[in-house]
Amino acid sequence: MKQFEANFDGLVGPTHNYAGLSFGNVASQSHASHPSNPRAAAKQGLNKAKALADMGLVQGILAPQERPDVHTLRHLGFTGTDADVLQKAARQAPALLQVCASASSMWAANAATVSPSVDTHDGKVHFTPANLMNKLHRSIEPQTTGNILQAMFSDSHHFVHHQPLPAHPTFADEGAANHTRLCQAYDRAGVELFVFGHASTDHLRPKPQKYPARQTLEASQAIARLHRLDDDNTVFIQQNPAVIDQGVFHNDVIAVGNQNVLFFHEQAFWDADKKLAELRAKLEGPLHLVKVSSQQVSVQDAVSTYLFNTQIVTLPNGDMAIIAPTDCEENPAVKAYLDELLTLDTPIRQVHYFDVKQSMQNGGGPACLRLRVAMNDVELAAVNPHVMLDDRLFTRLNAWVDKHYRDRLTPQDLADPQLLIECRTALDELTQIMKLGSIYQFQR
Ligand code: SUG
Repeated sequence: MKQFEANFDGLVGPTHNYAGLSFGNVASQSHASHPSNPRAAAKQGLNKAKALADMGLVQGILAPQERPDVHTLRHLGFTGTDADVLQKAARQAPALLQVCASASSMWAANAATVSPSVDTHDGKVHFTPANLMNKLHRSIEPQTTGNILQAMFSDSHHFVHHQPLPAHPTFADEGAANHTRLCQAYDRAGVELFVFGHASTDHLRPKPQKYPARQTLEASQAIARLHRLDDDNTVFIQQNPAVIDQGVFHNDVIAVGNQNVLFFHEQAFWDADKKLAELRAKLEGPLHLVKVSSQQVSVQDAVSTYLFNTQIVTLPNGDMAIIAPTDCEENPAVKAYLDELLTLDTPIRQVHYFDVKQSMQNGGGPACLRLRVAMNDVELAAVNPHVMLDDRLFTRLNAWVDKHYRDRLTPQDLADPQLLIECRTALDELTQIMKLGSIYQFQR
């Protein structure tokens, strides 16, 4: 059986906008109220995903969520017609309207944590949607995320879907952005590296002072139990609180792994030596630790260019490639580092740059836009085939974006009842294109 890693990229939704909703995410905060371009955002994401498919990688698409989320606004007491609800929210609580209109589900790395069948005790692929409870606008995603994942991975012989963890600070969970699976080969059991920002029940551990830690040790441990992993194939490592305070709100802003390569900044982890030794022992076999020093690239440059929010992928010929945002190419120190990296003795042989600036301006790079699911060919055959990106789906989705998306959106536009109609029309058509069934509340 052939085993590989598939990427499922979040399709940017039609309400993509800059609302400054993520305290601790410097790009989100610094672009608050800037006009956005939803059409360009969706196309940038699709182009990146299609380029990976064209490289011979298995690539799928994760549908966006229903926004503006009138149901949540009603739950919060706004009444009347849908247009009344939007107008009342805009007048009485504009911040809540922004929360309910965010297209943040595009960052698929936060959709869920996924463990492949070669790692789990029951030999099934496990999914746990992230509760995203640290940010209000993201805390309204998990239910629909679960519906979408179940519509894509519906075969219970192969796929197990868990409930999101309880939405309490003790179990704050941000999904795969804080989880990396390392392995010698995709068809061999790997070690799952869970990275947490703080431990809710251990007050002796250091904590960030300025910005929130979004992932707890308790959440990561619960997911490892749910996914039927054990001590031999898990490592729990704390993020360095000092980097959270410099804008590293998820670990995938400062570290990324693929197979037996871990690419990370020297300041990424707390107690790094001990924990990386544990990883080395559990992984068995070669482990390439590609550590970048502060002298080579400062944490500030890492945060502004997303050097570590790159994807490392294994190409069909076995070489690894880095999928980087063009922001890395534009920063001389980071570009010089990446040029040098290709000359070093690591499995990484290529760098490809993609313009995903519409997403970057909200703090989401190439790696944030994708959810990885390592699978074998039997499992892949059980995935809803209409979500897999080929020439046909790419052409259809581009035409769909052209037909339904606006060129420009500001926070003021979010109350426009016409926008709601446009979004629902678009999403209804999308569920038909991707044969997802009635995943959205407005369809039920
Ligand atoms: O949760 N930004 C997202 C970015 C998520 C990036 N994901 C990963 N690192 N995996 C967040 O902070 C900004 C929305 C706004 O401000 O309009 C936002 O939600």
